[in-house]
Amino acid sequence: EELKKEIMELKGLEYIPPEERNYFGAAEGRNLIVIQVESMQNFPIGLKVGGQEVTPNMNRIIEKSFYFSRLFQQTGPGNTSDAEFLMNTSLFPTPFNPTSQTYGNKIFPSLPRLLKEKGYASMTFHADEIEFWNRIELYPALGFDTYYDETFFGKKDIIGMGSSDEYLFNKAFEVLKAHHVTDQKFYAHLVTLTTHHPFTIPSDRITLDLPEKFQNTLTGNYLISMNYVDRAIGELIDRLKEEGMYEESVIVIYGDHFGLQQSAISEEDTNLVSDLLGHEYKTIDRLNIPFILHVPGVTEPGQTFDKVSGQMDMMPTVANLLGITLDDQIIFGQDLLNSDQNLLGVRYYLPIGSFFNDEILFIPEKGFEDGTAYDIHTEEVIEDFEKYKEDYDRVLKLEAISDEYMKNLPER
Ligand code: GP9
Repeated sequence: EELKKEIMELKGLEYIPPEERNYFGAAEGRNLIVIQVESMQNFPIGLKVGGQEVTPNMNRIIEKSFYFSRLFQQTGPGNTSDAEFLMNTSLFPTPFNPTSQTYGNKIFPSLPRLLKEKGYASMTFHADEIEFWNRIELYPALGFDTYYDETFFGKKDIIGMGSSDEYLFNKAFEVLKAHHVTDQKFYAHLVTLTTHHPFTIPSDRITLDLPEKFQNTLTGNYLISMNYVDRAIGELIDRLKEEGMYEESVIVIYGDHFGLQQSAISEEDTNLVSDLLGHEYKTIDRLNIPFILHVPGVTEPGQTFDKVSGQMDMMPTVANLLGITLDDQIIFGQDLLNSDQNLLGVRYYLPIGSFFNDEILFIPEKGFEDGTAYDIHTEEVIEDFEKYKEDYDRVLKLEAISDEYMKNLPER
């Protein structure tokens, strides 16, 4: 309880009793379907190229969703697996190794475990081999009842690293339907793979006509792959509707981490992305991933939230909708429907001590004094940043508390 209080204070959050929380329990008892999309950044959302929408299905879903347009990735060296970890724990991934390697032997307080108490079955689907990112340990550590990996998908319909997203969704759908017909409530985490770098989609699956300047470029291929996964998501939602499962679901869609790392892509690609954005492609754009919360009948008409938020805020926000309080749970994120300000530590791909608050992205160098503060909207350098020292200290403290807490969690 003391620790919980300390975290709330460091984050500047006030306790709100459940009955006073916005949307508390608004989706209680519904099935939870969470789609984590490989390499999906925020900028393809709502974007048109050559007059064609890149993500038409997600754009239509967003019209009926709470859409968080300024959510930032907080993944560590475990990339995709850290995104899975963040969604399910709201804890900081470890900074020097993938969390799944360091703490695969632990028992994490987690979303699957919370939902189990409410009678849910939990399962996670990913078409790669289970040893990748040590998921063979990560999934039991997170408390999933069942995982479905490459062996379940049988190496069928391979694109890139594994079975296609269409195939993943079709096979997963059969499992979800089997739960539905027996009235077993479920939480399904669907972790896509097809849109992994280098974003090569077979020509007979391509439905995006690119203007010439994007053809045969990494950026163009990235847009094609985003269009591909968008179509697969649209088909999954159609199937949920056909089976009468849609209305009783909460559907969450988010990106795991960037796909076009601006320091690693060519100048030509940097310029192409800048053209699409209408401004120079910078760090803030790169770390910005979408978070879409769709609860049929509840999040309609949709709303866009442009407040600063991070991947560790996803779990508390979803939990609130499902009527889970998290009052007794150590978490480092916050419910985005019941908070106005934020402070987010990012310590991989940016130096340790980097953070977002509602005004700036701060990147330290040797320490705070020689660091740089960037305006959150324009990414222009802010010369006078001394007043943010307190936020810097608070972020480091929060990260240290999370590390210590995780170190002391019981082993399986
Ligand atoms: C690996 C796949 C991709 O199984 O999830 O991981 P990434 O390379 O994006 O971290």
